[in-house]
Parts: sequence; structure tokens; C-alpha cells
Amino acid sequence: MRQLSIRFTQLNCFPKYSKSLIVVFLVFTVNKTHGQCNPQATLETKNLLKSLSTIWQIGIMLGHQDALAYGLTETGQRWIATGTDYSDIHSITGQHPAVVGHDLGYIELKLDKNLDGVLFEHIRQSIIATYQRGGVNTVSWHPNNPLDLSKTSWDSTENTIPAILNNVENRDIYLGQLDVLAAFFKSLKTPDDLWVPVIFRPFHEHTGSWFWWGADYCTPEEYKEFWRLTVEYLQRKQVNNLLFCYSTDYFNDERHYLERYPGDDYVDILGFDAYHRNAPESNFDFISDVRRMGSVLKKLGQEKKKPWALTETGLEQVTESAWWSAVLLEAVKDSGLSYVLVWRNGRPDHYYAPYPSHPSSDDFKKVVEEGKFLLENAVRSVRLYQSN
Ligand code: BMA
Repeated sequence: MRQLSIRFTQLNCFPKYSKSLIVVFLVFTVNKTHGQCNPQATLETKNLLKSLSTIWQIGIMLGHQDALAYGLTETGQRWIATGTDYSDIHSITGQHPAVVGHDLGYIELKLDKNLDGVLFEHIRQSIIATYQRGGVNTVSWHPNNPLDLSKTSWDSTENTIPAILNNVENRDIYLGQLDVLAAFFKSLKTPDDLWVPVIFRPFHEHTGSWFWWGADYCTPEEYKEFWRLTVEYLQRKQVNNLLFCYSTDYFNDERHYLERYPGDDYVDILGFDAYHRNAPESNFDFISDVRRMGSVLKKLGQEKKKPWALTETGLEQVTESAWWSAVLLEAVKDSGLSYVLVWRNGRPDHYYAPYPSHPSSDDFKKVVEEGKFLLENAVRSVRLYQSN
């Protein structure tokens, strides 16, 4: 957007009629660049973006956070991965989720495990294995406060973002943390030397105020500038295997959704997070809220030529045995969403996907067998990373 306004000010030197021709030309060229914010993105990354824009015509891909890292056994006890080919969803359906979520929180601390105890080396191997099987990877980031690394993402220190933007030393500290992130993304290579494309979804749920990048702690302009700084720096570091996903929490309307949107040249995928709480009393409200927000994203996605997704959702402990068919599917059908990702199976009291013997596993299997949600086998044949 910034580039566009510079070009418009330069139009004053042209006669009136040619100005309108140039405006038409600029609008056309700007529109053409929408949908891929990094012109240097690898071919596989560009192809993934195109595939995400069309996959909804077949079905909605189902994702699960940390699917390959840990989960729950038949008796509800925790298992922790040794390899990269076992997941709770696989143990029920015989296939992994189509989208596997990972989180890089604590990479900025240069630790070997993330904030949920997963080895970064395991994350790296899982991303490569998922790609090689034909699935999709999405990466969120719950970083500690860059200016006080003893404070987690859930830190309410005000003005962290302006303090980074307005002070060179602070900015360098943050950019140093991005260097670590960049090195991780660049390490995602297959044995035949291809960079694995991933959906990167930083600074999410920023419409809320529970993270240091939340709405109460920076202005919309500061959030946008911080986002652009991040995107531009990673691109300058030649990280060319990312699709950037902008992802709010619940939002009221289109204006609210776009309030902190950094611009079409800085976002590849439109996302939102919406959890279902207080079931069954709230079943109807959850369905209608997700439908309402999904239709705002559908309109924006069509206008901007960008895919849209429900980037985090779930009902903790899936306390409704027919939740998949009667609630989630009802909320997202006809939405045009590329994918829906349920959160992690972290503990016996904190999980969002079924495991063997869970009361909702039959319903889960049913919606998958009916083709309503796509798992890994269904997307493998679509060859998401190859030009069609
Ligand atoms: C939250 C919870 C936390 C976890 C965090 C990042 O929603 O699951 O336990 O640390 O996500 O994965």
C-alpha cells in the first residue's frame, strides 16, 4: 500500500487523460500481484498458495496442532513421539490430518524444545515428513516478549511493539530473534534439496489482548508496521518458503477484521481463530458466529484473491459426541474455507481431537468417510505443490 501511494503522487506530471489510463494500469498490475506477497517465493510455495485457493472445491482440509508430536492413548494417557508417522487422527482413521500445525515459541530463546516441550529437531523432521507425504504444514509462534525474554507471550507489558519500532537497539534485538527463526525456516529442506513451503501465522489473535502484541498494547498502525517489518526482514534474509497468514480472534465485522490488516502485499492467507466454549448451551451461537465470520472472510478472500481458513478452533475435550457433524461441519459447510485446524491434544484435560475410544471418534470417522473433511490421503492425490 505504501508503494502504491508513492506511485500516485508521481502522476501529477502527466496530462489528465493519460492519468486515468495509468491508474487503470496500476490497479491491474497491483491486483495481479495479490495472492503472493513474496515475488521470490519458491515454485512449490507459489503452487501451494494456488492449491489452497482451489482445494475448497473438493472439501475442507482438516488440521491438527502438534499431531505428530504427542497425543493420547486409548486409556487417555499421554504418548510422546519417537518418530514422525503416528498421530491420534491416524490411529482412528488410518491417515494423518491434511494439515499439521507446529509452534516455534521458545526458538527465540535458543532452546532445543518449544514452549510445549517438543524438540525443534522433531518439528523440523515432522514438517519435512508431512510435506513428503503430500500434506500441509502451518507454523504458529508464541514468542516470549522480545525485550524481556523472561516474560512469555501472555505478557501484558504495554508498548512493546512501539518500543521495538522506535528504538534502534530494541529493533536489532528483535531482528536478532528473527535471524534464529529465519535459520529454522531455511533448514526445512528435503533430501533432494527442495525447501519445504510452510504457512507462517505469527502474532495471531491480535484482536484480543492476552498476548504482548494484542489490541490494547499497540495501535493498529504500530501492529501493521511491526508485521511489515517482520515480513520484509524474513524476505531480506532470503526465506522464500513461507506463506503469511493473518489471523484474528473473534471479530465483529469486516471493518474490525481489517483494522490491523497490514496490506495485501504482506498477507497470503486470511485466517481467524474461534474456539467453542460452554457447549452445549452455546452450540447455536458458535455455529452462527463461525458462519458470520466465515462469510466475511469469503467476501474478502474473493475480492483479494486470497484463500481463507479457520486457523484454530475446537471444543476442549470434545464433550459433544456428535460435535464434528452437528457443530463443526454445520459451522463451516459452504464457507469456502481451505482448512480448519483443531488445537493440540496436550493433556488428558486439554485436547481437541479424538483419540481411540473417545466418545466422538465414530462421529469423526463418519464425517471423514463422507468426504466432508479431507485428511492426508485425500490431498496427496491433489499434488498441492505441483503446477497443474
Ligand atoms: C494454548 C495452550 C497452551 C499452549 C499454547 C501454545 O492454547 O494449549 O497449553 O502452551 O496454546 O501451544
